[in-house]
Amino acid sequence: MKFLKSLVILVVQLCVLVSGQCPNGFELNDNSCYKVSALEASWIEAKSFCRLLGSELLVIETATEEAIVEGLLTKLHGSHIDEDYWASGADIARENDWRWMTSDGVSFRMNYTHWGAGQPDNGGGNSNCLVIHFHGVRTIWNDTLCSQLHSFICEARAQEQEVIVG
Ligand SMILES: *[C@@H]1O[C@H](CO)[C@@H](O)[C@H](O)[C@H]1NC(C)=O
Ligand SMILES: *[C@@H]1O[C@H](CO)[C@@H](O)[C@H](O)[C@H]1NC(C)=O
Ligand SMILES: [Ca+2]
Ligand SMILES: [Ca+2]
Repeated sequence: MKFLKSLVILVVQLCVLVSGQCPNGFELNDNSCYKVSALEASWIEAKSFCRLLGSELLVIETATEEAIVEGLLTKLHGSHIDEDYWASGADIARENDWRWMTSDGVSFRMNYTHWGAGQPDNGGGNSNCLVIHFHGVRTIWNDTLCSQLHSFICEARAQEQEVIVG
């Protein structure tokens, strides 16, 4: 009897809630964490900066995810702004082979894209990095020179956290 009672208490104490957890300063949205940086940097600097924060430069895999990014930027800026943000897409290795460069030496092919009309145009002969152009509420993609200075968006996977509720 006494054993059963302790067992019941033990089981109750082991009940856990699993919830998404983001690094400091990141906002949780649909299982991913985002941080819009106000700093302006080249694409490669932006990439390093995100990695220092335990994240990667933004990867947009679906239209749903792009809508989340549009929501974050709209919340930040409203609808009256034109601003470019770096994401981790690039065609550095081979012209017009656009890939997400998530960490050193690792990349994967884009299977969702949202290029603006006439883009990517490899403008200037070496536009090899992806900017997400926010034009108030909506975003559209463009390729531009990797050396330009732009704000950027970092993304981290939400960590599962166990919370003891007993
Ligand atoms: C697109 O890529 C993602 C992740 O790389 C994958 O989960 C998904 O199945 C792919 N979708 C298509 C249509 O290939
Ligand atoms: C794309 O970028 C070029 C400069 O790199 C700019 O002239 C053009 O207006 C941009 N287009 C869009 C749709 O943002
Ligand atoms: Ca290019
Ligand atoms: Ca372009």
